[in-house]
Amino acid sequence: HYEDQYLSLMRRIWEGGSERRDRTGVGTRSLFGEAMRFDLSDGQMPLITTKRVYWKTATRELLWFLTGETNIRPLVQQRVGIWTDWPLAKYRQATGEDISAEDFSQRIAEDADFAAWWGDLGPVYGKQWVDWPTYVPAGDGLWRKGGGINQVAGLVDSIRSNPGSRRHILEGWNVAELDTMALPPCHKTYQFHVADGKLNGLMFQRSCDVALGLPFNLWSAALLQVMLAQQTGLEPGEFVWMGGDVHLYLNHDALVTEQLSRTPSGSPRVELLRRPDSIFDYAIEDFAVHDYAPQAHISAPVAV
Ligand code: UFP
Repeated sequence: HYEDQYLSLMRRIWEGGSERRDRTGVGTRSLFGEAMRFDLSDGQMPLITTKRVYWKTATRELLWFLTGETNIRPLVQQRVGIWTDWPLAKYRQATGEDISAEDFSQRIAEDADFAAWWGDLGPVYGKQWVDWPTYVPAGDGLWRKGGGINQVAGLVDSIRSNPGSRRHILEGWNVAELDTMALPPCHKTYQFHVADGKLNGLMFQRSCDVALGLPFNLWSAALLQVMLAQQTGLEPGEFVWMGGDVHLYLNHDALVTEQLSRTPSGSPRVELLRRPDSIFDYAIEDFAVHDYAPQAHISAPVAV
């Protein structure tokens, strides 16, 4: 089963990873430099079955990246809270107000000015993907802002017009802007490859929370590949995931024990119900998942 790779990675980290102190203070066990491969033909997806993965939430996030938006407001309005912790922590620190996550989210959703001030994450994925900033010389050694680069549009064009290229890259790691981002990109680099009428994809993740982040990240990266394949008239081929610091948080022991006691089951498939005019025109209703009968959700604390 494709998911055996995930469970075996989890087991190897838990049994043999080096214990490390990390930024969050929680502590991890970690392996460095890991890979997994998944066949995406016929709608197959690397969707984890040994616990429920909220693939619609991950999909909404992916669609939000593609809009270029970096404010959490559209996510919050769709009841997606995965990016709310950072703005919430910032607000609490700046105002000293002990606002609940619910009240903060409600204000973000209802008050556009409040959201504009408190809901922005800085130039994270969406900005870099579709509006990577450029600078042009303005004389006297000064620079002014040039037009942004839409890497995603460029990617669709290059896959279509120059399939043999080895430069089908989508990059999130804008070195100059890292320190103004709420979180430097984790899934920082994507590369695509056309062979035999198929679109293969690779995603490199510099830092990977195997229990909570990875199931989402696998789904989203594979879905982006499926969408790009549809837009470029290719069949989805293989999806390769590569990780740098691949870790389990020490306080995820209950999740790890429970999940490793389960056996993967079934082969869920994704269906695109429509072929939108461009990679930017997908909506959540365009995706259906068939034969997904996951085992029960397992909750675990998020390290912020
Ligand atoms: N993380 C993921 N996937 C993501 C994401 C975050 O696994 O898509 F946004 C995890 C990895 C790490 C933490 O545990 O969040 C980021 O911390 P750092 O920037 O210190 O690597």
